[in-house]
Amino acid sequence: MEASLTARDRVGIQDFVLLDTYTSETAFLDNLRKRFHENLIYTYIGTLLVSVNPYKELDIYSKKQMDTYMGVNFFELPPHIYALADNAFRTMMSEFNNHFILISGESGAGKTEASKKILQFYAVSCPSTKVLNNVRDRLLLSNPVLEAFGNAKTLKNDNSSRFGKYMDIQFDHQGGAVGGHILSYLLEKSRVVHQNHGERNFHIFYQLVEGGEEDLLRWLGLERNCKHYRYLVQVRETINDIYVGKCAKVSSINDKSDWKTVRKALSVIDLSESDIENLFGIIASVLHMGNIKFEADARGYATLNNNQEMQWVFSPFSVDHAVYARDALAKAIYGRTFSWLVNKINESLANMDSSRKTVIGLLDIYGFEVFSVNSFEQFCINYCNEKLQQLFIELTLKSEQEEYEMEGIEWEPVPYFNNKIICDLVEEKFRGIISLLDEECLRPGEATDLTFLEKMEDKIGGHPHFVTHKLADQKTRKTLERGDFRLLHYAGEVTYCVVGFLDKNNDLLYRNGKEVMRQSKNAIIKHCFPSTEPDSKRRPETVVTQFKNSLVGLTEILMMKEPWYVRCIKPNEAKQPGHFDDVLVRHQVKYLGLMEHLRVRRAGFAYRRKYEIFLQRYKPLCPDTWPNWKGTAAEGVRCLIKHLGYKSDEYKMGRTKIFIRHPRTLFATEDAFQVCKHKLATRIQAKYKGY
Ligand code: AD9
Ligand code: MG
Repeated sequence: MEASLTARDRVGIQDFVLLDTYTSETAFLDNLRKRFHENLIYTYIGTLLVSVNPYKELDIYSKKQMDTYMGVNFFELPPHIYALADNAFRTMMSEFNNHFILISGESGAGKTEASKKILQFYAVSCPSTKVLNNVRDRLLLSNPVLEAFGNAKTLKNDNSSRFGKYMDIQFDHQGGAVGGHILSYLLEKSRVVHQNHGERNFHIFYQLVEGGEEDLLRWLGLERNCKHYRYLVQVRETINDIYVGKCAKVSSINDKSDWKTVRKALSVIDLSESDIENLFGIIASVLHMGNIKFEADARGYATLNNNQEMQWVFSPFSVDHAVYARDALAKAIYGRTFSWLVNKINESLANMDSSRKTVIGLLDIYGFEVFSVNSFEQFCINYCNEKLQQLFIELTLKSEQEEYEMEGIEWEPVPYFNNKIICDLVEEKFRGIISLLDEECLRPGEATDLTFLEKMEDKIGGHPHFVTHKLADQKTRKTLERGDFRLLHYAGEVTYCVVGFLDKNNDLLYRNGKEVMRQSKNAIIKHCFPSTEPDSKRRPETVVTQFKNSLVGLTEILMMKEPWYVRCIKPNEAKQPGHFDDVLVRHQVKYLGLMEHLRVRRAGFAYRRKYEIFLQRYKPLCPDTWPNWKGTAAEGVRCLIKHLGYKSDEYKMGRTKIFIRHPRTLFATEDAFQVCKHKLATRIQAKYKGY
């Protein structure tokens, strides 16, 4: 007894549901901290997995560990991301339905790492054949490729996802991974031409310059030195030839060896040698574009002097205007090439077999982020996180409690903060921030970033989650600059600088630039700038509206599947191992809604199944229900669980479903079912042996 108490004191409790003082945030934090210091980074709240970033390599992801977690019920082993992955997989196999794993948390909390661990688990644990191994390799290697082109070092995370990613892994009847499909969301293109101090451009640029073979660099006309490229080390145009900003090297990143991985991965995901040549041609040309210099002629128009990089289209632009057009083109080229790459990966992951498949979707999106200066990009990223939080609330806190009511189960409602009010503030038709921004984008020449700000002040100034210069003191007592507005997000306050919002939302590309691209000999560029593309005749949707629509589409995809959750927590801002910052963690526990989730879980039921499904599966366990039950499904279930000896406090009978309080009860039933199935199969085999 004493020994076990000591162990429990040391390593804490592996499921918060079992915590005695489950309503205390301090007890919650103590448990998390205790486990963190023992390198136990995972803890459950029922079937939800909480993960704290260890910021160091732990020896818990080996093949042996994967084997240990395969086919084992949730609570029989210490919490692990593999347990969650395995349970999602086994539920999918037994119920033949679709699932998704929502991984959330702020920037640097460990979402991308978690999604990679899950993918690796499936790659190793699923049945393999030669064909399946091929798919497996492609699924795995799509990661380094997309990370090279879509991730970058930010102040929050050395490998920060700058695009959102939803990946379906498709399984056949035997559980073999037979294909996949990726949807990508709003890449942060502006990073191609500008990075804040201490941040980098997308990894691929440095990988190519640092790791590219001599011949390749010569062919591409590149120097092996990042300092030569304004897009890699720049900040200001005006400082002639001396490019300031010094973040080409990052100690946690080895660009040279990453280059090798990416180079190999590109062939595995089925890119031809000419595709690869074209792809690097594009990366190099973006670097060259960044170095194009303009000088003003006598009339003030931009001219190209001594430029080897490019022949420019003749157009009477000022120098500023020309720089703007150049950058817009560079961003468009990179953004479209990224989409092309995602399509290529999807082609290589496409499953030719048309028979019915089930899927597990993995959602890994850029996390909530706050910098000292936040712009349009952070607005989009943080809005996306609001949407995911809203989905989480809809699927857990809200729907869970509504279900109890609907099923006539006695229930004491648990209050929680619903961030719908913030989602509405951003996306409501006519008066949401997105609508107001789009409206201003429709008034070229008249509207400016500041008129957009004024419009917001006018229309939504009174909103409790919106603060501007004028109103700052009354609401949060913190001052704001004239061009700023502040949103009180579910995860904290963020002050956005309005400069650039209109421009970035319009994302205009000059027609001339497009025309040049169409004449390109590079097949990828030709594909990305098709001649059929409508020019300015019909106004394309703005960036933020496209993004909003794609998030609506994503929500619809997810709502049709069964959810699993991984909530990632960042232990400290310094990216340090072993350091657990109480204030920072407490804040995340709060806004992630973990306490409310625990309260609902604790008061509620871990599992529920429709009577028909439950009876159909477990009826062999009771002679009265097997092989056929004549009465209603609910009566059948009542008879079945009586036979199984369920105690009255272990379950509740709703209108259409049975609710089981603790997973252990269900697991015991499931184990009994597996034994019974085996016996039945042996009996049938014996019976037909003589035939
Ligand atoms: V962002 O929103 O894309 O900026 P993520 O994706 O949440 O963010 P990421 O998974 O990239 O964060 O983790 C950040 C870093 O933390 C990784 O590069 C690792 O160095 C570190 N990390 C995260 N999870 C683990 C882990 N399970 N084990 C070891 C980890 N290190
Ligand atoms: Mg990430």
